[in-house]
Amino acid sequence: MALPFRRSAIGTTIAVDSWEAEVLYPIQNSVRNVLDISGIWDFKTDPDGIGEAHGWANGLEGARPMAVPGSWNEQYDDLFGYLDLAWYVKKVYVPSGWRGQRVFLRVGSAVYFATVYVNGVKVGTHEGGHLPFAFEITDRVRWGEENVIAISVENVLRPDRVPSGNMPGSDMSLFASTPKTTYDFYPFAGIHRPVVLYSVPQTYIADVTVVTTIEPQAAVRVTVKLNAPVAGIGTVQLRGGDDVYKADLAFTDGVAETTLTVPDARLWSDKDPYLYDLTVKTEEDEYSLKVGIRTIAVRGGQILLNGQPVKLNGFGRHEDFIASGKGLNLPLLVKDYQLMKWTGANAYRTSHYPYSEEEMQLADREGFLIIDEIPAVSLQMADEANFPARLRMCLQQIEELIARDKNHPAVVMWCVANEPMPRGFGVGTLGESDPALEAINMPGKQFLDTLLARARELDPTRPVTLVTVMGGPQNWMENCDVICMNRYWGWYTLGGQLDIARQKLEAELDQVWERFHKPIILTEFGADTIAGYHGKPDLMWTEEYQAQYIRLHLEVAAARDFIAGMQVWNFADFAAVQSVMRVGGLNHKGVFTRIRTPKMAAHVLREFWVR
Ligand code: BDP
Repeated sequence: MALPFRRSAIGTTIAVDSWEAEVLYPIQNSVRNVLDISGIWDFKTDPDGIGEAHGWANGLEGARPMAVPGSWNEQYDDLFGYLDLAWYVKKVYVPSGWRGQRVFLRVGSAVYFATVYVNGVKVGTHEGGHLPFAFEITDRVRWGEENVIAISVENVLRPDRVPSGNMPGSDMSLFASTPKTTYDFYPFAGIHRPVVLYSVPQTYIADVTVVTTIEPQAAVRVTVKLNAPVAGIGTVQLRGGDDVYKADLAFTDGVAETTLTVPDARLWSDKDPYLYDLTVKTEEDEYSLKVGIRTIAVRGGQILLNGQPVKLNGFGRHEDFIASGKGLNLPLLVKDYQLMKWTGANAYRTSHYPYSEEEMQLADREGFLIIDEIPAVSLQMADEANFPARLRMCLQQIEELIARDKNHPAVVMWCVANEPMPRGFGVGTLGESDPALEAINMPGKQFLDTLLARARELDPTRPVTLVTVMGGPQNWMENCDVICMNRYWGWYTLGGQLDIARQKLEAELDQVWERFHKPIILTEFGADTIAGYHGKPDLMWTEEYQAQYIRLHLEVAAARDFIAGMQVWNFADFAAVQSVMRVGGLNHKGVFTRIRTPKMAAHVLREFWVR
């Protein structure tokens, strides 16, 4: 049964459509079970939307095989441009040992709108890609026989969605793209992360929130919520090597909280990503997760990790690869971490949407510092008619993201938007503060301030930010804890003129610092580069130009203490929409190619970052 509400991370109950965020990552232990039902599913497109009426939820005729997780666009040529409705069906047994427990069906991510059916009956819907959702299906399970799981998914591009597409007039613009996104990556569609069945006891641990502090001595505060407002008892145990710390829990109205002090704690950091094992036990249930003891704060122009200044050097990235599209690809994940470490990077931004939970776990383990971003990429802020719908989605995504990722030590900042596009945007004011531009963009500022405030309210322990576009109104940065700027001096502006580009970059950074006195991260700077294309002189698009361009940016940053991180756009070449800007349908700003071969620029990064 799908409940018509969900619990948020901070315990309020918010009425939403028909889905329920079961926030905890499903795990296997002696009382909980997980069955991954990813694999090859039956698949069929439904451009006319007849599937539901024709009973496709019971099985598909003329289906073709489709891998889950994976984007359908990369698996079949004829589906490359298809973004409309499609159905996935799989038949599964639910293990008989799960009888008597509550059974859930959970999807790690389906882009963009999903409807889930079990044995022909609709159990819920979810809007928004890149974040997990789950429905309780206990009453729908057929024990001892096959169950038909059907999931319909569509990724129709619409102005009122987040991210948006198909903006009026977008066909006729000089840089019109196919498909008509407002953003620069391919709008891959499908079930992108694992689909699992899991079971929990009747009264189960619905949420665990961990907050760590280090002064006066290290402490771990654990808040546990049950699925029902009942009384009860439990325990919390934190283990690190031979050290074990324990405390009792006493539940009132389904909530209990305790704080463990950890003398001589081994702190989590990018250099020593030490993880403790935390286990919560209640009368019926048990749940375990990894805990890194660390603090993150901002002071003047610095970001402090455990009270010490840290720089967030690394990349903007994408979940993107041949054949898997945006689907979870574990070997690629491991390889990318190896390559990022090889460059000396210690950080990245999940541009432009939340990445997989498996990736966040790897970041905890490998010691990466993550700016965690919702899919609010390039929202058009002149288009106020669509504000209410987009605001609803942005707030939902902030809530879902923080609920999902709040316990990851690797996550050090929430980012509520990338390059919101202002009204009156033009090159005239590039790099300068412009009161007139700020004045006409106050509605956009209010929209963004609402998002920043919501993230801060849900999680007061992490800085919040948004990423600004070159030439946008500077006052949009005002309420960020850390200033994040994407700048393309020497590429989109002053291309081929790196000397003047350097001066413009320096002037702009210094002016923004003078105005806000907050740490600045250059969250994007990059130059498209065709691997293997060389030149002397080093013209734009050559490997030499990219190497020079990146070197100058890192030099400018090195001379400024208030630069708290440099994140190259992009880690690897990635699939973009078709347009005159994107040779072969790829964005070529990677320092690695799409198949992960380093370009010259990757070696420049090593020079600056490997210590
Ligand atoms: C920025 C966007 C990013 C693009 C990049 C580029 O944030 O998504 O891919 O520019 O143009 O505007 O390469």
